[in-house]
Amino acid sequence: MTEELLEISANAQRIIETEDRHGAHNYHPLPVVLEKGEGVFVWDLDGKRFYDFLSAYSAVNQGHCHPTIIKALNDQAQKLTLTSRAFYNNVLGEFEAYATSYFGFDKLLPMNTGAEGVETAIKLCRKWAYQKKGLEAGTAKIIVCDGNFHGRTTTIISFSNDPDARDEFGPYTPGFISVPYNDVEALREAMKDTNVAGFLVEPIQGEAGVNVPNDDYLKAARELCTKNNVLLIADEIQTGIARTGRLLAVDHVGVRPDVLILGKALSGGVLPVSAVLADDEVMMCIRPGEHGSTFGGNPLSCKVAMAALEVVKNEKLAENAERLGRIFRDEIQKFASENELVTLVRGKGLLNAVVINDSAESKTAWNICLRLASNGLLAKPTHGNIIRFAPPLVMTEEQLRECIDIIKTTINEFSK
Ligand code: IF1
Repeated sequence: MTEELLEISANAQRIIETEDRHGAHNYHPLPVVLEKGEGVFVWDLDGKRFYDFLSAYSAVNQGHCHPTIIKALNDQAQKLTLTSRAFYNNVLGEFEAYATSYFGFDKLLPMNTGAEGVETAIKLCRKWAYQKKGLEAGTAKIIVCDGNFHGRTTTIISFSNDPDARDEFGPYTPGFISVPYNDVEALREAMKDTNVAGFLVEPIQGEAGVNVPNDDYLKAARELCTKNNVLLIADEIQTGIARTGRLLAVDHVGVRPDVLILGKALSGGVLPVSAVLADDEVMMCIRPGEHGSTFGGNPLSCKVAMAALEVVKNEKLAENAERLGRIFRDEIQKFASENELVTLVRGKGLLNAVVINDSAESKTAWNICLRLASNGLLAKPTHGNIIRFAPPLVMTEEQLRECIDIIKTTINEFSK
């Protein structure tokens, strides 16, 4: 199938060429040049409006440029943006108290990007393994899942099995065991290794194509971790902060991890804020001078994060995501039964994916996304024939139904 043509203005073309000439080629974006965002909408530099169904990979759950979060940013930006942790600042303690109460853990370690949060959790787990579990230094192992995506640092891609993320970045960091996702027996078997100290898992695998595990999977993982004195480490960077219809995806199944990793929508997409939460038994294994970052816990990020979390609660975003997500899946599932191009829709809350009935190598999903863009809706395929649909959680039912119509109309244009 030839690539769909998306009309690009000379203005946009110039911007794209500038990036092509001066920027690293580490992405292949849709040919859309965005200039403005507000709520569920983004506008390109020629004034065309789109519904945003990517939400910056679930970082903009609260909607683009939410006024409450922007106000918090602007107010704090006039006072103090960064002190480093060489000194105290008057905001970090307030944020730590607020967020630990909000998520129910003893302590919080503030970082910036999601990958830094994952790296922090890995280091915490290893410290705990040697200090509390009694493993010999350098022997701790962490179980991960096939199809995982936890970020792009060298250690994190060391345990990826996605060739694009991993190939030619060796030598790789040892100490990780990969098991099939959603496979309790494989997890049980891997835990027989007495050097296992942690199990790092996405409650729903985002990048792998919104893989939702069986309802009993995380509960079984929790029990196996408890039984084997292994830390359950939940990466909720993409699934957390109300995205899947609960504050955390683990809340759907009543599982409490030993280590919780947050990022993305923790700041409402305004600036990079991540955090690792754990109880004292784990968190106190890291002592002064053993971990940190220049920007981690800066007052600007803390104010923004508190505002972002307030918005989630005050605007009942989890409830809205739950309700609208059900409508989305019901409508698209009905559509799939009448349209041979759609295999299925899966997800929780407003983290959903539609599997297109064509090979991963075909350009069908990509072309559908290009045509969706022409029709005023932005989405991007993940892994060939899977299209992720994840709008900001502030969407109204009326807007969602308009978008469902756009999606159906567009896919029908490709049906034979
Ligand atoms: C890209 C998708 C990819 C994440 C989970 C940690 C991180 C991410 C569950 C790291 C980041 C982003 C990264 C971005 C595309 C996007 C992504 F799944 F969201 F779609 F790649 F898989 N854990 N996910 O999803 O957080 O360091 O980026 O702040 O790298 O292309 P980060």
